[in-house]
Amino acid sequence: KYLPKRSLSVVGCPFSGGQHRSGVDIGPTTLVERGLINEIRTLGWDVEFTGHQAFAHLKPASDPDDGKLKNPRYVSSVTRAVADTVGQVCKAGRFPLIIGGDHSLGIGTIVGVMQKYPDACVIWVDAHADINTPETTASGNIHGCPLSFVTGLANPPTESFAWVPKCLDFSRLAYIGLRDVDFHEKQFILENNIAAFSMHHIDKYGIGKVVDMALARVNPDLSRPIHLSFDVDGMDPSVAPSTGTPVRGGLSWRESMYICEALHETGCLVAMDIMEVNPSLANTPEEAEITISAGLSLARCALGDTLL
Ligand code: NNH
Ligand code: MN
Ligand code: MN
Ligand code: MN
Repeated sequence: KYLPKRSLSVVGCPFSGGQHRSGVDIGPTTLVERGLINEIRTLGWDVEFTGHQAFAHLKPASDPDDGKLKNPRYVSSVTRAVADTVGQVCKAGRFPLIIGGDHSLGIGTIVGVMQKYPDACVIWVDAHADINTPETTASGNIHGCPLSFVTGLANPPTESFAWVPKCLDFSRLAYIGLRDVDFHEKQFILENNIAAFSMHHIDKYGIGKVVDMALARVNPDLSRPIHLSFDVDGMDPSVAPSTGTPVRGGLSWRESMYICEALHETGCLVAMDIMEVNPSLANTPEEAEITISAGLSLARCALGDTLL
């Protein structure tokens, strides 16, 4: 509907500065090594990939905490660069597939997508709500804050993030898969009437109904572009164990793939993030393997891999 042809750019973001565990920066390199580009080409997409984003030169010599926020300057410069790249890809009529890296990158991906599609809605699949403000964050990890920055809940977030525009209205944000939400985050969700579907709702209604209900809230007549931001910790640790903050009781393999397939079917999907794949956090080679397979499969399902 929004893209004249199946053309896509893979934006690999080897970045881990938004949280404290190393290794999430090899998520994108591993997904590409395991054949991501070819799998997408097989689905009939013209795929552009010119190497991963380079962030090392953006790392400041010294980066003291900004209030509680850790690595504020580094995360700010990286997400700003990602916003630029994603904005350019969208403006060129291409689909950005952004591979993380930690979920602080969502600041950049949302700002970039909104440059071309200012009325886009965001479906945030995650165990966590990622809407802490610089005041409410307990960890200081910016990957727990991206949605407070782009919605303007924290405005401006802090001095280091003064460039971030308020570009996503609460009415255009829907969560799926929540099960580890901090006290203040719950309040923000309720106060701002954000569409939030937790694992409880998935148990109660089933994933098919939940996706329909989420779309009914943020994209009632499929008149808006959709940006899917998929944190692999939304999946159950039995199917995506290699991630920094696994939480029991998550989305099954099929529930996860269903979300991607159903959003593909709307014809409105214009951008996708696959975040928090960390192959180095595996107790066995099999754990890394299944998590990589999950990442590849999420991409294929969102990009039109179907038998029928
Ligand atoms: N809510 C916690 C925080 O603010 C955890 C966030 N961790 C995530 N988010 N992995 O997806 O730090
Ligand atoms: Mn997240
Ligand atoms: Mn998460
Ligand atoms: Mn938590």
